Amino acid sequence: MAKPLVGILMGSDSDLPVMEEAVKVLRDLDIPFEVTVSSAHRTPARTSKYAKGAEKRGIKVLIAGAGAAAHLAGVVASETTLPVIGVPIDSSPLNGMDSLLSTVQMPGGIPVASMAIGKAGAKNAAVFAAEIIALSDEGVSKAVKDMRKAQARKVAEKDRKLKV
Ligand code: RP5
Repeated sequence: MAKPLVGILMGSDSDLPVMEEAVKVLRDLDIPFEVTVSSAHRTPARTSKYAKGAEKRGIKVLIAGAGAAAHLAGVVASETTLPVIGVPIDSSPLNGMDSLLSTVQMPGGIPVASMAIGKAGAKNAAVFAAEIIALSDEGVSKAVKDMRKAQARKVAEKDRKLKV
């Protein structure tokens, strides 16, 4: 099996229904990935170990999805210089506004590329990870471009059907 290029982390297995959107995109683009549940507050040592070791294991981009006081992406980013993409998850009574602010408002020096709240964010996290990998991988670059074309074709097709 190919070595994973993208590491998907989530704070709880309850985040999986949202983070599955990222899994689908990486599968469609044929980019090898791994999925890990690790929490910034419940399992801090495990999260830190994972983030510290990711680059040496060949991971190119990390995606971190978490809800509520969502410090997972920031904690991961503090332990690695790999690009970290954060997905704020709408798992709390504040419907993800708390996760969004916790993920996006990183103080200067340790960046997290925050996506939108929820499923669209998880999907875009995978597309963004693919675009980063595409900078040095022609196969992935072609796959991302083909995906854009297919997406545009679907919109045109829906438009045609509406007009019949
Ligand atoms: C966060 O708390 C997780 O990322 C999840 O979104 C939320 C709730 O987790 P569970 O109580 O469902 O495990 O750490």
